[in-house]
Amino acid sequence: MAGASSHLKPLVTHIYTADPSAHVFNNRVYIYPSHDRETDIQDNDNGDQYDMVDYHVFSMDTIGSEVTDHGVVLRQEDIPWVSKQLWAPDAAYKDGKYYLYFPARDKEGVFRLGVAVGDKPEGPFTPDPEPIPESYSIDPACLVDDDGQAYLYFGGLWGGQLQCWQTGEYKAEAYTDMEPKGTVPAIRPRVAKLSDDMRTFVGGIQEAAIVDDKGELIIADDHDRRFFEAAWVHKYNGKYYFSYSTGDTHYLCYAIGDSPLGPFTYAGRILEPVEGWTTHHSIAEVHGKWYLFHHDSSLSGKNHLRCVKVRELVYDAEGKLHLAD
Ligand code: FUB
Repeated sequence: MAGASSHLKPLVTHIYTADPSAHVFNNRVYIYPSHDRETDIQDNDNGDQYDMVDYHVFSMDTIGSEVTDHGVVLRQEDIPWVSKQLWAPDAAYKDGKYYLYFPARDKEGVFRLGVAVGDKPEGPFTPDPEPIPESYSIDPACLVDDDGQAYLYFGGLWGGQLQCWQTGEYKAEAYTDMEPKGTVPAIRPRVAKLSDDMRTFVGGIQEAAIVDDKGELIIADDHDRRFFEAAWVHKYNGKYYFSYSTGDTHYLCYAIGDSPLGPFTYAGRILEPVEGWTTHHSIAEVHGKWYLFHHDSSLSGKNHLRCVKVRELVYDAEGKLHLAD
C-alpha cells in the first residue's frame, strides 16, 4: 500500500506525464494522462510549449502497487484531422467498448475534441476520422451516469480557446482577449450529452453554471474561483462534484450540484498551488477509498515537463473534500 509520504513521488519517472484521468475498469486502476515531451518552444500564455504527439496508458492493481506502462496507444500521425497538440485526455466504458476522448488542434489551428475506440481499457484505440461534430476547446472529461447516460464536460481558457466561442461560433479575434473582465459572469465550462454510441453530442452544448452560496454566477474577475480548465465530474452520495483548475491562480477547486448538468455550488479548494503553472486532476474511488490524481513539475523543474502524482481524499460529514495526508 501507499506509504505516508508516497504522494510526494511521481507515479512514473521514465517519461513525463500530466493531466491524469483515472478510472477503475475490471477491478484495475487505469490512468490516461497527457505525455509531455521536450521542446525548444518558449513558455507562453497560449500553451504552445505543450506540444504533445501521443498517448500512453498506465495501469496498476491498486494505489501503491507496481505501475504498468502499456505503451503508445494513439499517435497524432494516425488521426487525420489533427495538426498538433494532443492535450488532456479522458476515457470511458460503455456497452463493451472503451472510448478515449482527446483535444487537439485541427488543420486550421482550432482546438476540437476527438474520440478513439478500443476493445480493452489499455487500448489500442482507433480514432474517428473527424472530430466530434460541433466540438471545440479542450480537456474533455466523461461521466457515465448510473442510468447509462454519458456526459462530456470540456473547455479551457486562453490557449484552450474557450473565450473564442462565447457566441457559439469561433471568433478568432477573441483569442488575444483571453477572457472577459469585471463583474460580468465568468465564461462557463461546457457539457453535452453523448449519444448511445458515445461518438456524437445529442441535444446541443450547454453552459454549466458555477454559482456562489447565494446562487449568483461566479464573476469574471474572481480568478480564485472562476473556471479555467480541467473539468472533472464524479458522483458521491447522489451528488455531482464538478472540479476544475483556476488556471492563473493555480488552484484545484470544486462545486457540488444535484444534476449532471449543474448548476454547481462552489464548495472550496481541493489543492493549493503546486510546482509548475498548470494544475489538472481527476478524482476516483479505488477499492473503497477516494483519490486525487494530479500533476506537478517537480520531476523536471519545467512547466511543460510534468509528472503525475496521487493523494488520498476523504469526505467530511457534510460531503466536503479534504486531502488525507
Ligand atoms: O496538458 C496541456 C494542457 O495543460 C491541458 O489540456 C490543460 O488542462 C493543462 O494541464
